[in-house]
Amino acid sequence: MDPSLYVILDRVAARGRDLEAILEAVIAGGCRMVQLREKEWPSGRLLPLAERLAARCRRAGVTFIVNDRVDLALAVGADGVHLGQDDLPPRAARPLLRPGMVLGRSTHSLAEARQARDDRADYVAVGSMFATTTKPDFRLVGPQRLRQIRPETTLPLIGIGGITPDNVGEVIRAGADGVAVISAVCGAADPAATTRRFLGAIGAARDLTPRSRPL
Ligand code: TZP
Ligand code: MG
Repeated sequence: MDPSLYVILDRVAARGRDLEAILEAVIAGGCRMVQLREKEWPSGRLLPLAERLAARCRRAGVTFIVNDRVDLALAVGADGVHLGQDDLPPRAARPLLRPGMVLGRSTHSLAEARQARDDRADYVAVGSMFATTTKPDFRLVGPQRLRQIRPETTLPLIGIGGITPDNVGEVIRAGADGVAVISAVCGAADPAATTRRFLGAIGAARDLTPRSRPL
């Protein structure tokens, strides 16, 4: 799993653009991990698209994660599932997963991050880093929260919320191993070019970060 740039494919954020075309573009741009996030459609309606995205990711060797829905993740042979604080906790979800599947957890506080670590999540998302219109009830915690959590765990930490190529350096320098991004990529005029811009900025910020730790 390489969460450097973790692109979250969200139909609403894509505003009518085809998620398969966006996936193709971000793969071309060098993204190695994606998530399917669908907050409106029921799973039966989502299944065919999820199957196609999963198959494309498998061919490209890209890690494919399903948001919220353990059953759908299993049904399409996804690499893992991402669970928020209102979803199944890792201790309830893990036994349902196939061996080796990735379990990611959303957190906002030090206490939630410690809990995710103790519950053996495979990565911890921390947000919101900045203001975002994608999640109206976002909780602004800022890059400072990553600084607070970083010494507490060796798990991959992933910043999320309002991240753009211009502010991603701040998130990496605060201790993130990667960033999860929705609107900056799904809403971009050129998702492949935006992916490259993100990866360039992430690489540059890592070069300046006094920490070199393989995941
Ligand atoms: N969780 C915290 S902020 C957020 C989620 C799902 C939204 C991130 O979307 P964007 O468009 O990258 O700000
Ligand atoms: Mg959720």
